[in-house]
Amino acid sequence: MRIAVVGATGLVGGEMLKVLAERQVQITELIPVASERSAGKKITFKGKEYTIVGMKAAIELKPDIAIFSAGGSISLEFAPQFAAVGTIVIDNSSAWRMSPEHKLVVPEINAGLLTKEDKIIANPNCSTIQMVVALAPLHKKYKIKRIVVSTYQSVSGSGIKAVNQMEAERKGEEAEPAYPHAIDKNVLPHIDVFLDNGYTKEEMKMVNETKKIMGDDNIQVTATAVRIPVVGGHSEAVNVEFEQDFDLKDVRDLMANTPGVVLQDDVQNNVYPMPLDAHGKDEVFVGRLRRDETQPNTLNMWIVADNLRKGAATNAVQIAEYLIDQFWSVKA
Ligand code: 2RA
Repeated sequence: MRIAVVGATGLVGGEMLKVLAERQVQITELIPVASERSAGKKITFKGKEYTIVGMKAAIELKPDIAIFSAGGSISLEFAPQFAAVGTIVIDNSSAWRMSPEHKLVVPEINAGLLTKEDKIIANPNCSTIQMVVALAPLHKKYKIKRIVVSTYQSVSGSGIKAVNQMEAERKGEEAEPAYPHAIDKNVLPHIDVFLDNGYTKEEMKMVNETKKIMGDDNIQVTATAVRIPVVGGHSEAVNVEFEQDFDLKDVRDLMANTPGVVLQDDVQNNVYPMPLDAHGKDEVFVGRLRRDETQPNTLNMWIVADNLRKGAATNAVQIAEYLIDQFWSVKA
């Protein structure tokens, strides 16, 4: 497979290269792509040196798959150009996520929607991915009516500038501000821009993407997305109301047996998911399962995942693996 990684010098792009190597995806040629400013620089992938190329050169190389993490405007401009030469694009930006012509995929949930005709495939937002991986099996069994979610999101979700700001603040040094307020020793109820309805784009991504991935517009979602000074992963406090009642033991068993989910729920021994533990891993970690005693058919849960991995790079690579397995592998 000739695979391009577009945005190879970014935080997520770097994670994509790491995940592609770790999961030993069948790559005959790697094409690292970045801005013209970075073209010509070298990267090392699986012990071999590669030269970063610009977008035009990458398109001319006609990769089989191009995994993008380069922002929405770059994707809107260049994803169609890659698709026009036969490349399948898996895009981590929000550009195509809510487009009715494009699929929004979490492989464990809806990879079956993909066909050979899909040339631009959207990777969901990190805070959405980890939530739906845990909730999809519960929706299937108990039918979700409403989700109230509060997130506690890693600074790495905002990019290297914000991580640098936090680390500089921690050392009492000056840094170029990525945020209008201090990040360290603070929490910021502000991720992405505010919209006319008073919610942020991040919060509305969770509302809209959840419906599309779960294939059910009746699911009501309300979200509060908060930035906190950690780097290992996003955490989410989720209150979910179902149409039907549930047995807590059945919920625990279901979580413990859901692909991609790890149940960490033994509060008597201080066992619960934390970003420090989730960092560098590909699973979604679920804990603090307990019935909401204030209303029927309602469950509280705590969901943690590495936002750069399952929240971005790993989910995108898993889509690529699915495509390779379904549409490229020579069936025995
Ligand atoms: C964030 N989910 O955490 C957004 C985009 N990565 O900033």
